[in-house]
Amino acid sequence: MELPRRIRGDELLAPGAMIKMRARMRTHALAHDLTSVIAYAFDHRTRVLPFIYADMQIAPAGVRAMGSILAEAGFTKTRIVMQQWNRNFDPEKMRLDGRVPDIFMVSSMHLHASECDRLIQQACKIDPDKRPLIIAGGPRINYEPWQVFSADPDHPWGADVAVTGEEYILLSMLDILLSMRAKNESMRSVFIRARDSGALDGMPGLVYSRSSTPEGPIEELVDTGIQRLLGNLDELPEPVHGYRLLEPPSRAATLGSHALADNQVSKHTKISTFLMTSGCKFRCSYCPIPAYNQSQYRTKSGKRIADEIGQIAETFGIRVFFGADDNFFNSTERTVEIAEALARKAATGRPYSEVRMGTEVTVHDTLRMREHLPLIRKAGIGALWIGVEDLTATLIKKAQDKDKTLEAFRLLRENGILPMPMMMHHDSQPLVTWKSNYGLINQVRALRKAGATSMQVLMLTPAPGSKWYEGTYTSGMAFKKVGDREVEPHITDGNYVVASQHPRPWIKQLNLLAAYTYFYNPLRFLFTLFVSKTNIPHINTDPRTEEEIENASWLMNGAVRVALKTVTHFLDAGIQVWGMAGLFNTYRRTASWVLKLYGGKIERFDQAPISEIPMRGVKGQRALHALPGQELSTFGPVPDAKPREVAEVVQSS
Ligand code: B12
Ligand code: SF4
Repeated sequence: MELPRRIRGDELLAPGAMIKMRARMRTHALAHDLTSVIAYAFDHRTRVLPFIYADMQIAPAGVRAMGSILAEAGFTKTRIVMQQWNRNFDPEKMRLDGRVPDIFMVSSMHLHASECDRLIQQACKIDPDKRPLIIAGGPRINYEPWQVFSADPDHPWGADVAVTGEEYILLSMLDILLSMRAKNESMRSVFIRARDSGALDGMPGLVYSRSSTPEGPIEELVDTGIQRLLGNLDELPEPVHGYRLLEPPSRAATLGSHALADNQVSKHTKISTFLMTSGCKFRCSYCPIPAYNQSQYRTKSGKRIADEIGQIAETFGIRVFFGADDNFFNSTERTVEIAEALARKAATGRPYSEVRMGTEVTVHDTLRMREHLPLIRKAGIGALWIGVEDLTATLIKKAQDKDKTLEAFRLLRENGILPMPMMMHHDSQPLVTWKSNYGLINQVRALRKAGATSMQVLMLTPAPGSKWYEGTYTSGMAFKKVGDREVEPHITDGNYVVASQHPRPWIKQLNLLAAYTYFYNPLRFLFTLFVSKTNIPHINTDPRTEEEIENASWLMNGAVRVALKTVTHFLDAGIQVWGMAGLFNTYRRTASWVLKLYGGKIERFDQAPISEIPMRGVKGQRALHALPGQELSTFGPVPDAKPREVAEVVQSS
């Protein structure tokens, strides 16, 4: 099921609402000395191609966004802990400023669910009178908030509240809590008072639990509805604040005395993900993004993006950026405005001219943007990840086919941009076909010939919040257990065959390995040393300004040219080495799954997993985040809620 859309015209927050809310928080920060820890759940078993290495080099934008919004408001006693770097972190042992934090937040994707739950369970072991307010959020929770509440009456753990939305939802909830908080009252205690008085019910974007006894089994989940989205992303605080809150990498279970120093940040995180645009006009049935964005396309201005990049580059020395865009070329006007601002800055020299960016686009929009591609390159964009999915468009049609895809690749390369295809393998696609481009290897071959230097092939897997999600379960396609192995969240990342009607699904798993091996292998590596696909014009430009080049000696200019040419030439070989190393890990992790699929009995789902705890909306109606078939809660009377409309709170300030 896709997330329902709010009533037309009511999808977005009022312009300026975020700015006002940030001002309110600054007043609260003067009166409340809060400490918060934000953890990014990461399951190390997910370290396989195509994301291996990038996963460690990126401090995720979601947790940094939460940190930025708190720190910028004045709540600077905030720490971001990433399990990538701090795998032994134990919330039960965390102390910040010498005390148990007032708020503990966890952010998680679906595939990191086991670690997300473990973090929450550990936090729940803290004595109830000292326990922080536990808040869960992030992509997993946006679609399936019920997952962070235990249905087991003998082991009742859970977040206090699941936030099914973005920064504004967190701030508005904290605004309500801090307005009600008595002197020295714990954040959890005020949360419980607010919850029980119905004060949170007017704020869409939350799911909270209720029980008849304190710390007793959870009896119902209350869903306050679908969030209103922030339309103008310029209203967000700058991401620089979040980077100043990172816990340094360590093996300790506790927190260090200081966050990572500015000059240490780029040593650990070489790639910065950052928000430029959000949303996509296509509606691919396997993708939850358009519904999450309620069919809205939201952007930052070019000037703001250029300023953010400059701040991050200058403060932390990071030069590689990856846009968290769903489809950066979605709107010509917005893309050109952003690219013009970045290109203007790049012409001013370092650090802008050294910045290299990548992001995601579609084939269709790349062709539409053909005349603007020189500008896109001047803006610093050197690689674009393209959802090719299936060259023959058998799986999904989003206005693309083989000719269009290859044409888009040609255009990008002519303009010095590396095309990075993202493909999807499915039941009806064979490994190889004769005289057609339907086979997986045929397609990988065609894309490599067209200039692909990296390759991503994922198996079609049910994505929560997408149109096809329930159908994959009700049709019996989704596996529950294979042999004695359950389908755990960490193998639902598209790298494992966990949904298939193929009579021999192990073949599909081998196909994925074969496609990667065809692309990343020692022979190809050797070949790239002589014929390199990254050897294209404009790819590695001189970061110096015209004036600097003129004033430099001929020897210096010659040396720079040779260095740039060498890097350009051997980049392809470097990507091959990275791919082969990643492939080794992928074989190591997925080989046992091939054997399970080969010899094990496959148990299938007949219904999508729903919440075992009954759910309801604030007035007793169906919960908007619940899946079809969800039991409606009838636990106790619906409180005579007096919801405080967030708009009211803002206006009264
Ligand atoms: C960049 C990106 C990547 C990068 C970097 C990931 C990272 N760790 O940062 C790379 C390439 C490594 C990557 C890999 C994968 N990704 Co990815 N990725 C993205 C992308 C495009 C942008 C993420 C981002 O930075 N967004 C910007 C930030 C600000 O948004 P956000 O993280 O959602 O956070 C906001 C809210 O969620 C919320 N929030 C977040 N945390 C918290 C915490 C609290 C307490 C609260 C209150 C709120 C809150 O507020 C934030 C601010 O608005 C998103 C799609 C998207 N547009 O978001 C997919 C996305 C996150 N990826 C996804 C997936 C599935 C994957 C992969 C499994 C690959 C795949 N099969 O597609 C791998 C996993 C690799 C791994 N081992 O972890 C899914 C996750 C779906 C889910 N339900 O969990 C997404 C949502 C795309 C989709 N299909 O819908 N990804
Ligand atoms: S083009 Fe990409 S982001 Fe847009 S709906 Fe399709 S898969 Fe999702």
